[in-house]
Amino acid sequence: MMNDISSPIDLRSDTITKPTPAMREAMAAADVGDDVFGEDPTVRELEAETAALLGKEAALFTVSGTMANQLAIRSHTESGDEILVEANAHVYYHEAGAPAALSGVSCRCLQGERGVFTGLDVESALRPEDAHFPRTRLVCLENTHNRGGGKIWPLERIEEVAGVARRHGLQLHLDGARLWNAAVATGIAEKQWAAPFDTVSVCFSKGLGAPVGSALAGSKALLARARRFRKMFGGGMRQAGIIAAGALFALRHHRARLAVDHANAKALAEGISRCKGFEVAPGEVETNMVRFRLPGVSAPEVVERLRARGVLALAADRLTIRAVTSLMVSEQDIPRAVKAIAQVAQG
Ligand code: TLP
Repeated sequence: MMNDISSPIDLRSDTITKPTPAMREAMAAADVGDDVFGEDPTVRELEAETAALLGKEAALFTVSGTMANQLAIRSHTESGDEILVEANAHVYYHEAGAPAALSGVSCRCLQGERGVFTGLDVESALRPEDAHFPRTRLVCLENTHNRGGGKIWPLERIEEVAGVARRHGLQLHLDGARLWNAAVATGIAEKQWAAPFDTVSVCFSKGLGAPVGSALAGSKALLARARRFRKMFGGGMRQAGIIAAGALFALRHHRARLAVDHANAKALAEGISRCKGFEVAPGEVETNMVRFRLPGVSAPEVVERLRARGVLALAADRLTIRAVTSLMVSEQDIPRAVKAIAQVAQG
């Protein structure tokens, strides 16, 4: 979808995508039923297709990625347990304290490198069997890693971490909100990425461009537990086929095009690297995210200056600006965005 020359270029997130006309048509035509009774054919089709794509027995449609992640945590644990998460993981950093509030678990943070940690990090966090300690139950990974700048976990590293987790009886959950991006960028299928995990959450509402919806995939037994918690958390939906149809359309038609977003992100980073005063590492751009800095100017200030020039971005922290490409951003938008960014250094 192309931006009108006068409208802002929205690089805040890939969550801002709006449904395309073809997606809206599929949504309007969706066959629906009461999904709390398990009678919505479109939701069932989406769940079956998602499970197959991820190589899991079952999948559960959820309103958001946050709900899918938190249902996983709730289903894998009991109150008082501990989970191992990376310090910048979305489940910990961006989900409003939900692991404590909804599951009564504590989060033990591992310090990763752009979100990626090691088997040794997990090994070092293990506790001996002792009444003083919480029971460590679950390890969570995020691929691609959002606060790591869209970083892709190396598959061998996932296997290393999974090996340690298995040896010590820990469950494994993957926050795969942007697993589609990892699959397109590497040519490694989603199923292969998902294989080491007990549960995987995926989002249809980010780069894939559906207006609403995520899913949790895993074993039938675990998913039956998650379905019950989804109802408990108020996430049981009725004629949800209307939104599931958008997700199904996205799954079928919008995965391959993520390569365009990746190329645009790379071009944006290279453009920024030519702007005087900015710090950016184009070599670190693996998917659809670019992080950059303007030393001496705070990220919120840079974001404000960009907004005044028709480019929307987000401050990831005090110093770092995050720009995300999506189907709302065209190839032609990139030089326009770079031009605005270059001007921002002048004040
Ligand atoms: N991420 C959003 C914000 O919440 C930060 C964004 O703009 O990137 N896992 C990952 C890795 C995510 O990046 C997000 C959303 C979620 C889960 C949550 O998805 P929703 O927003 O559907 O609850």
